[in-house]
Formats: sequence, structure tokens, C-alpha cells
Amino acid sequence: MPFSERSITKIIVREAAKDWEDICESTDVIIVGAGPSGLTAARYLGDFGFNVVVFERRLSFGGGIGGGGMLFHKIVIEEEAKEIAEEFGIRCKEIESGLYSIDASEFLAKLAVGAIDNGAKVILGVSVEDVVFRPDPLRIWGVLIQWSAVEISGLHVDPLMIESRAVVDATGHDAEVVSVAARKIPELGIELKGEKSAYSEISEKLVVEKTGKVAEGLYVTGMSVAAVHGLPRMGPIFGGMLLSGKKVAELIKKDLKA
Ligand code: 48F
Repeated sequence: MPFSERSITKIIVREAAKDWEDICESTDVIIVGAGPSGLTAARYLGDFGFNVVVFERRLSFGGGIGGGGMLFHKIVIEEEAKEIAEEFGIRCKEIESGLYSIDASEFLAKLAVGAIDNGAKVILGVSVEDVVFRPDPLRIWGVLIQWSAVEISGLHVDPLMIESRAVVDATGHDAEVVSVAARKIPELGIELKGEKSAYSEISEKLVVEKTGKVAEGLYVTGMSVAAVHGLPRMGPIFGGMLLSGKKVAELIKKDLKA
């Protein structure tokens, strides 16, 4: 079947523009970061029927998963998170009581498939640089986005804005979205405590416990929780990321359906 270069370009531009129009018109939840917590949150929120978009700075999924532990290609999860992993079809191998090993590549691929198959739109190569807010009542109203390539180039290009009913900071150790909101909207009263050194067992529990809303319309999941609340880090054990992603999805469901 003959085809022309014109068609290839037209298909890409038109279809991308249609998706972007949908994202502008009807996004319920913006998730910033396609690491383990963001992808898990995206999967459950999609399953609950929300229109979900995930903006990921890099051109790949998985955040900190791909590097395993110091580039060894395995990650660990604990018993409490096994059920979630299995909902994604991820195979978990029990090594010692309550601790399982998973190939990093399987973990990141299946988390991404789970999010996409449940309706989340994942856009790679887009960075969130700021938030949209409304003062009365004070709430986060969306995000400002920019092509990562523009961000990296340092060119002065104004971003675009996407509105949503909820924004989830799943950006990992730097909590980038909460950080910019705290700095630029001091009325929110958010104090970023900063992540502490490792204490894995405690950290895995606390990160789930503290997952949730930090301001109206703004939620944290994954390692962003540790950065905001001053919790210890845990290294390449990922059960807390899955449990945190699921928890934030359930909280948002409750808040948005209310
Ligand atoms: O860092 P990341 O994997 O976050 P997470 O879901 O999981 C943490 C673990 O990987 C690990 C750990 C626990 O086991 O300690 O480190 O909390 O994924 C965060 C993703 O967000 C992207 C970033 O490229 C990464 O893929 N990201 C960060 N800032 C932005 C962003 C931004 N401003 N805009 C878009 N994407």
C-alpha cells in the first residue's frame, strides 16, 4: 500500500492535537511523574472512571525503577504490597519470609501497561514547571507544562496551562510540584521538611501513612511524601510506592466524588 510522508506528518499532528484538546477540556486528575507511585495512582484513578493524564519529564517510564538497586536488575517488595503487584500481573518471587524480588524491567513495563490499559494518558517528554491556583477559596487548579527539550535547552518559551480537579505530585525525591507551590504560594502554608537518611522498614510504613492532600487540589504520593514530611528514605524496596499510589487514588476518589 503506497503512502506519502505528508500522511505520516498529518496523522501525527492531527491525532496529537485531538488528544491535547481532550486533555485541555476534560482532565480530572493530573499526575506528575511516571515512576512507580505515579503509575500506580494512574491505574486506580483510571479504573475509578476519572480522566487521568500523566506528565513525565523523561522519554521513558518508571522513574527510579530501571536502575534496580545500584544497577543490579532486581527490586524488592514486601508482603503488604504483593496483592497490588499481582493486580498488575507482576510476578513476585518470595526470597525470605515476606520479601519478594521482581525484575526491574518487568516491574516498570507492567506498571505502565496497567496505567495505560485502565485509561490513563501518559505523555512523555513534558515537564511540569509550576501550578495554577485560585485564591478564594485557596486551591490548586492545574499545572503549567513545558516540553522537557525546551526546559533542557534553557530557551525562554512560555509554558501552556492545563486545568484539573486534582494534581498529584509523584515527582520523587524532590517533590517538585509541592516545592514550587510552597515557594510561590506561601498562603498555602506548606513547609517542605526534606527527606531524611535511610531507615527502610519505618519509611515504607510512614510514606503510606502520610500520603495524601497537602492543599486543596494538591496531593502527594511516593517519595514526594518523604520530601514533604521529612521521612527517611528506603532504597530499592518499592512496596511503599505501590501502596502510596493506590492510597492517593482512593483519597482522590473520595474527595472528587463527594
Ligand atoms: O523518582 P520516581 O521513581 O518517584 P516515586 O514514584 O518512586 C521512588 C522510587 O523510584 C525510588 C525510591 C523508593 O523505592 O526511593 O527512588 O516516588 O519517579 C518520579 C518521576 O517523575 C518525573 C521523573 O522524571 C521520574 O520519572 N518527574 C520529576 N519531576 C518532574 C517529573 C516534573 N517537574 N515534571 C514531569 N515529570
